[in-house]
Amino acid sequence: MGRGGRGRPPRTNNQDTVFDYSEEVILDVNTGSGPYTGHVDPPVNAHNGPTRMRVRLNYNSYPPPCGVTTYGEVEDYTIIVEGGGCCELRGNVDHSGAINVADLIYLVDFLFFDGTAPPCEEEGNVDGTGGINVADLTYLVEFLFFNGPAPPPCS
Ligand SMILES: [Ca+2]
Ligand SMILES: [Ca+2]
Repeated sequence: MGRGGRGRPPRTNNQDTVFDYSEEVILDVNTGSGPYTGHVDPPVNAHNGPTRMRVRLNYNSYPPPCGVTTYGEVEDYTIIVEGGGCCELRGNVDHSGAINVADLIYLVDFLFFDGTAPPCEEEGNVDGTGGINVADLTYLVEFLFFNGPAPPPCS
């Protein structure tokens, strides 16, 4: 890599195993001969846990996430994201990947039958306000059965 070299570390922020363009962070690193250094802050929406990070270097152009380039280098790393928010999908009370009746049962069990607290408090706070209470249960019932609004996005 020489003058005008560029680095591009696309990451699977959402851990779906696909290096999407939308997940890329572009770094224009030093020109001239290497070695080069760069700093990448994890995106605020990065999920906690093992995350694949691909770092690509390319001569004088931005490389695509995948595919062949003439001059450059590609390295994949597994990094561990920590300290991020746990909320991926508000209303997914049981943190199972989807919002459905199982979340309703989980919430009823927690609120009225001394059941286990939701793994991620913010996901259990279905309406996005206050703590977890009957209002969240009402919100979830409205959403699941009466065409009510979807839970607001994670903050
Ligand atoms: Ca769920
Ligand atoms: Ca609430």
